[in-house]
Amino acid sequence: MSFINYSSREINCKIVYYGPGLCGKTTNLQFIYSKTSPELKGKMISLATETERTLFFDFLPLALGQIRGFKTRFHLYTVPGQVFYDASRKLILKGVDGVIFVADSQIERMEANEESIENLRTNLAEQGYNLEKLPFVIQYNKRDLPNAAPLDQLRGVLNPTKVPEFEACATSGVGVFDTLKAVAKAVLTELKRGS
Ligand SMILES: Nc1nc2c(ncn2[C@@H]2O[C@H](COP(=O)(O)OP(=O)(O)OP(=O)(O)O)[C@@H](O)[C@H]2O)c(=O)[nH]1
Ligand SMILES: [Mg+2]
Repeated sequence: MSFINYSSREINCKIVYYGPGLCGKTTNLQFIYSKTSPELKGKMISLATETERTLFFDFLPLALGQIRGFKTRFHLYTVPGQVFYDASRKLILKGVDGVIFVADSQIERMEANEESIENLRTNLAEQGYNLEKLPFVIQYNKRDLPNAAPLDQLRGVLNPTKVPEFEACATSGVGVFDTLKAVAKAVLTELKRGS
C-alpha cells in the first residue's frame, strides 16, 4: 500500500524487482543509481554476499516529481533471486505497490523464469494480492546475449495477459528507464483511481 503523508505532502510507493537468480535485478538498480542526479536519489543500500548475489535486498529511494502538489517518492527494492531465499522475498513483497518481473532471456534460464514468476504469484497470493490486479510490467533482460531466446517464446510463456513489456540490457542500460517509467505510471494511475 502506498503511504501518503499529508503533513509533509509526500506519497511513498514501493516498487519491487522480482526474478530468478542472476537475471539482472541489482544491475537495473545500479544503472538507475548511476544515471540519477544526487538531489533526486537517496543512498543505495545493498546487502550482498561475497560473490555479489543479493542476500536480502537492494534498496534505492528516488524522488520522481510531483502530482497535485504532492512529492512522489519511489522506493525501489530487489529481491534475492536464489531459490532458497524465499522467506526474504515474502518479506520484501509486503506493502508492494508495483512489480517489475525481470526475466533472463537466456534460453537455458527459461525454466528458472517460469519458476520465479510462479513463486511471485504464490507469494503475492499468500498476502492477499493478485498479480493480475497489481501494477505489473515485464522486462526481458540480457537481450544482448547470443543465447537469448526469441522474444515470442518468452512472451508466450511469461506474458499471456499482455502486460507492458520491455526488452533490456541492464549492463548498458537499454530499456532500464522505460521499464521503471511504465510501472511508475501504472502505480500513479492506480493511486488516482483509488483516491
Ligand atoms: N550480458 C549481460 N549481462 C547482464 C545483464 N544484466 C545483468 N548482467 C550480468 O548478470 C550478472 C548478475 O546480475 P545481477 O544484477 O547481480 O543479478 P540479480 O538478479 O541481482 O541476482 P541475485 O541477486 O542473485 O538475485 C552480473 O554479472 C551482471 O553484470 C545484461 O543485460 N546483459
Ligand atoms: Mg541482486
